[in-house]
Amino acid sequence: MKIFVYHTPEQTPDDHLPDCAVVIDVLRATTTIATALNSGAEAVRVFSDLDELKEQSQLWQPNQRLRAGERGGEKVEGFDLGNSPLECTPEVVKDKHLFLTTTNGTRALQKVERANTVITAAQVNRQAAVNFLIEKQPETVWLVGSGWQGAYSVEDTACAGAIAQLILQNSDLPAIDIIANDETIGAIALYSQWRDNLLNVFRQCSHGQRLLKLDGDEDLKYCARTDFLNVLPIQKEPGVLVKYG
Ligand code: 3SL
Repeated sequence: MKIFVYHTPEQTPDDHLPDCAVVIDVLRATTTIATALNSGAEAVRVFSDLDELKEQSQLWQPNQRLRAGERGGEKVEGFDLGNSPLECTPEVVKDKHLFLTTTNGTRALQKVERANTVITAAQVNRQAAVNFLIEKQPETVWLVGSGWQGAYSVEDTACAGAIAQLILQNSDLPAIDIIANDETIGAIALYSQWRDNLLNVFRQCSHGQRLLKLDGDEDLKYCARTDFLNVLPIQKEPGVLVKYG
């Protein structure tokens, strides 16, 4: 297995795709996706375009669907839910199709949606993602941070480092056979520095600051929990994520 870390979807190569793409948006899209599927949502359907989401969700019975998403961190007007993982309780999402739009996470998913396998990861389901990668042994893996409008987000790269580090720990191969770019070395170093204090870095980073202004400290605390959900979102068809296994 060769692991490549890309801090943002814009940094991924345009002329080829990996065997497995792992999309990461710790604050908060991929944390929300993992939580919704863990709470029994049937599927999460992701859209970067708001109008397309409205059009597609219209085709479903109102009791089968939930419209969820944010712009600038705030719930889209008229939608059932925002993008807080804390809203995704079994009482709310069980057996529903979640139609989700977010600023960066859904865009990152779109960038790699044609890869053979696409999964999503966050701190909360890091171990589940690692278990899948160890079991499947894809030859090339891209860990893709969603970032913020083309810029790097520290929490996504730290999570990429958390995944890469756990894979290295569970492998007999030397690191040089697994680490495929310098970004992976940097991501592992970043996670090693902050692993015992992730919440603190989430509160300092730019998107954490944005969410704090919207009263999002409970979300930050939740998103910083590591290996807490045993669920793996996997793409069934482009833009549609379901629970693996
Ligand atoms: O940009 C995204 O995809 C979101 O996860 C951002 S937010 O945390 O919901 O504001």
